[in-house]
Amino acid sequence: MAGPATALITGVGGQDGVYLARELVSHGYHVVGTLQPGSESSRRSALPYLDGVVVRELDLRDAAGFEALLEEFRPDEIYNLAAFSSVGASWDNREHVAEVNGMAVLRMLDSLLRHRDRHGSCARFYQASTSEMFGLSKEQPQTEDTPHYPRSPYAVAKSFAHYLTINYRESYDLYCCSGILYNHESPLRGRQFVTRKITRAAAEIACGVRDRVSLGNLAVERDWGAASDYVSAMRLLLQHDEPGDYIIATGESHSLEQLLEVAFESAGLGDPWRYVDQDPALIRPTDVGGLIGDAGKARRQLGWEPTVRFEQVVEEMVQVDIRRVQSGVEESADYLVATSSL
Ligand code: G4F
Repeated sequence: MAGPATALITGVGGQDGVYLARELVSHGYHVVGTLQPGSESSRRSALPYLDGVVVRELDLRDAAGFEALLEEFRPDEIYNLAAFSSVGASWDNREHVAEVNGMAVLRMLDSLLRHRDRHGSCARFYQASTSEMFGLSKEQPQTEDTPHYPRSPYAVAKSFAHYLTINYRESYDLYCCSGILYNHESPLRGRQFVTRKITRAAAEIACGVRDRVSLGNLAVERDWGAASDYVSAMRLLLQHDEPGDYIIATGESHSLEQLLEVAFESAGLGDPWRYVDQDPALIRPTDVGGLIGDAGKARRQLGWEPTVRFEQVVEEMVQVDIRRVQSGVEESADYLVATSSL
């Protein structure tokens, strides 16, 4: 009898890696996850969330290291979540971003080709594509067929990897898919992203440890969803009979102003504008004004629907940030349990 399925998750220490690893463990998978080598602080922050996961180090640019993992664990499914994920910082790291978000994916797909069995099969492959690829899109909402107009080195490299994934599927009949995820948030979101920057600031202002927050472009809108919902879509995507590409989004757009209002209200602070400064240095050379995703294909073919509303995600992030500031404990698996259910 076949044993439990084995999943390999690159970038298991990030927000999505943690949520996906926990979801797959709860579905009986044997999960192996990789962390970037040499980052002791990321390792320490991730480990409290990764019970039951085998953790290894892998530099995404190290194709031989990736193949060694394929040979050691023979995964049934591979989720490539590791990436240089900060759009804003990608202008200052252009070559590195092209290597990690672009060329590394080409090398992984080549490794898969070399590891096909005698029937021509190999592990199913999930590529973390992103709404950022649509950038300055002329279509609202976007579908899987909307042309790309990437607006950052990050998005250009992701677009390259997205089309490579399609091309390897069509050229070599590999089971490889892309999830085109719109912004998705949780209490584990990194503090460099605008949602968490705001929820943390609201928590610190409410607890009296700071006075103000500086932001960049205030005129943006996003289709913000919940990371916990979006990792379920990743799992469903690799269970489908046919590989394909799927938009994962809520179909609702919210402004940065709404985000500020919900967060500051949740922290008991009222009007956010009393605390916000605009810092021109935080404005990107080119930005993405607003994107909305049409997840109809995922709904019809995978049965996937978002379950958590924007307001709930933001309120949850604020409440967890208040607990962090009050306790001084930054990382705890307790933070994954919804505050409303405590
Ligand atoms: O939170 P952000 O940094 O996220 P962004 O650029 O939309 O990218 C995130 O979502 C993508 C889609 O899933 C991922 F592919 C990507 O890896 C990442 O997870 O910025 C959102 C918006 C931007 O338009 C930005 O200009 O907020 C604006 N913004 C305004 N002030 C700010 C700030 N963004 C950040 N990070 N910090 C600010 O102070």
